[in-house]
Amino acid sequence: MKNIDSKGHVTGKSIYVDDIPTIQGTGYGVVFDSPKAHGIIKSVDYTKALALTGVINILTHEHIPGENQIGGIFPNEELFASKEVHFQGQPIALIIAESEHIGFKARKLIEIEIEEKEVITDPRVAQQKGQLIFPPRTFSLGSTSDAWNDCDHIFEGKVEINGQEHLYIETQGAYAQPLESGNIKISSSTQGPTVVQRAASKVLNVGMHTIEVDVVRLGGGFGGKEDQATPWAIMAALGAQLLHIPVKVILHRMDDMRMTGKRHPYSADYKIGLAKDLKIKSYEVTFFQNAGAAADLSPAVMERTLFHATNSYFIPNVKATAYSCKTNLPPNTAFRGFGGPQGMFVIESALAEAAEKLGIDRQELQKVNLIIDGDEFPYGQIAEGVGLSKAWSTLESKFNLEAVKSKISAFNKNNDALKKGYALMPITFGISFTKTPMNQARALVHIYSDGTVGISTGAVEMGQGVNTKMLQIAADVFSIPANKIKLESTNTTRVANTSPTAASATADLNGKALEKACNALLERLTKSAANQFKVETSSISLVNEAILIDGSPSEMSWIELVDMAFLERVCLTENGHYATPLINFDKDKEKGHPFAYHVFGLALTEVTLDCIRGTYDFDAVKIVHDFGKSMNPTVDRGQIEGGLVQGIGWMTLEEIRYNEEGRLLSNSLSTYKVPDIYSVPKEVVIEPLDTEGTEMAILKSKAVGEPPLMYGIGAYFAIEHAIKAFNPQYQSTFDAPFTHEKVLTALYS
Ligand code: MTE
Ligand code: LUZ
Ligand code: MOS
Repeated sequence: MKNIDSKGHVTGKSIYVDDIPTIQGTGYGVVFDSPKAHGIIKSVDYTKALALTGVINILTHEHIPGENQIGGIFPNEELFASKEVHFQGQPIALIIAESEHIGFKARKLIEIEIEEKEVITDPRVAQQKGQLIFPPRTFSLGSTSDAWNDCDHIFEGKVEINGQEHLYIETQGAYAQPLESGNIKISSSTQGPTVVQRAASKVLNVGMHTIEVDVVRLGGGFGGKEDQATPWAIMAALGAQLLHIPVKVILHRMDDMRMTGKRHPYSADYKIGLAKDLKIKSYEVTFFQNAGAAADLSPAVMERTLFHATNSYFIPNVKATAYSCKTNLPPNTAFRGFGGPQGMFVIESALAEAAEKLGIDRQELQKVNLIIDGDEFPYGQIAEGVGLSKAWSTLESKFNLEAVKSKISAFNKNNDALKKGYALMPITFGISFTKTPMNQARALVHIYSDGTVGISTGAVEMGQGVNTKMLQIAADVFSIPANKIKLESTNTTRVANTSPTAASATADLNGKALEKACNALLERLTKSAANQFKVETSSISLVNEAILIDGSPSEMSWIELVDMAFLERVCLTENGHYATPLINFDKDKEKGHPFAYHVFGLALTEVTLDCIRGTYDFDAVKIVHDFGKSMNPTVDRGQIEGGLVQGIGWMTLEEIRYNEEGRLLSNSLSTYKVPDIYSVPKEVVIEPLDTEGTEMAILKSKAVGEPPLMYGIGAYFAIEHAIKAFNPQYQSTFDAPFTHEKVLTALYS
């Protein structure tokens, strides 16, 4: 099935928050934010702004009826700064005006006085000063201190990893509408409708039942709207509550870039020990996560960094420690991979350093250390269905790795100004929210009396195609055409207590809840048919809108059966609930079985470097990927291509810069470069690995949303490989992203 949104998207008919027709009397919210990264608010003077014609009101912390608090994991983040500001871009007030234009004008008239305090932007500095969001955590396996004695080679180093701007095409936004009896409806561009509902109820001091959050779709989220869609939605709701008018808040791009958090930058120290046979014996790593000024999702992101600290390798002795460091940057947040990519980049850097020092190919080290079924991850889960060796041999044969290698070395012999390089990048990513209770979902299904079907789930469509997959599931169970099924918007009144659409688990969780609901309805309909024909229920089947008895067509159609069941007063509505079985994690021991399963694969990245300019082109990325039994290969390939390119962007062009005062310098699209059609790989080949899939995945179709991003890490090491062909003196620095400037410096260092 084609993505059901593709036609609407290309014809511009798809609806986003800002496309919802506005109601007369709507107020437009513009956020007034802190011009300083750290300090005490001495005074704010709103007089001039309030006097401007068209300004309806300005809301501050003083107007909040409930708690001035939006922190989800830890309550350490105010909606509007009250006494102190902790980052540039921190919201202080919401101007509500008759138009956005007036709101922006009013913003310039607000006078603020801040007594500045010390600004910290470096996570290591924060850690030294004891400024942590919460206590550090350590995952360990075996004993690294004992294991160093058995190592023939030991290497140590430091790694720097920058953040990443989400750059969803649709910026953050919400539209809130007051309903009768104090109820409020919020249309929000959020990955977490319930996150918004819960936080709004706290701030507005009302029950969750009075707040309805509705999401049609997102113009991209990528994790940036898992937690950080919340403040704007609450601000709009607060305006609706206090002023009794509809309020719309849509961030303009530069406001969005300045005010919202990004992928976490990390700094890390590693020490790796190998035996003569190149097996990794011991690995110690310390991560310094740049959390920004508040917790947001940093604790969970940091945890996933620890989960993926050994990527796809088995290491018998591991000690991985992470610090979540409080700095004066916007609170950093979820971003595709959720801390996993940073953990993986460090171990890949450690392997690259070891290979460089030993004078061998990095891939030799990778290959002999791949995790195999039965091996233990440092968090206690045993690898099962992780077929990296098969992925490796498939890649070697399908893409003729030896030929690629000799082609590259021949090219490098014959060219001075251009050099080619390649890298292999294995990935292994755990599927499930690492917080076990979040792994649940519900779905609501109505069969209407004319045989059409309406579906609601907790899944949010953000471009990843989850709605298409939901539709497929219902169409498959009922065996009716997709055009008889409508996918409703995601709405907290229809489906409550949702987990955010995140962790790549949305299709699994919501799909399984939906499958259960549809199957329950199918069973009821089958029973009605069996009664009618006086046969066993096992004789009845529903195929292509026809009712079959022992495989032969009856005179009854799907529509007639539904109509009959309705007249018999059979309930044609069902609610399905799914909670992932088996999974658990004990945070005291830091051991358990947190993931339903792992997704794995291997990428080969080929690059050509222009050694005069320091620029590069990716010739090809060839991937062997474990889809399980993909329920929608087109959608899933789209996820791989998009994730890969986003990962390459993070590793190469995308450079977030803050100055010492905590001001975002890469604050617009002219100073922040993302991959475009010219910088994507010229060729992306995806070879599905023939695997069984797992019962834990919906229809055995494995989750695909985040894992491919990490194939992009190969780009960094492919570039390094090419640099070495030009400059054998080059010493790796492991400082991502590998921008053109850094490459140029490396070529001549
Ligand atoms: N694909 C598109 N087009 N847009 C997005 O915002 N988000 C990614 C991924 N793919 C995203 C995307 C992220 S961060 C996640 S967690 C998953 O989709 C979420 O959806 P899923 O659970 O249905 O895979
Ligand atoms: N969000 C979350 C996530 O809350 N928990 C997770 O484990 C997770 N993993 C990936 C992406 N988002
Ligand atoms: Mo994705 S980072 O789980 O929203």
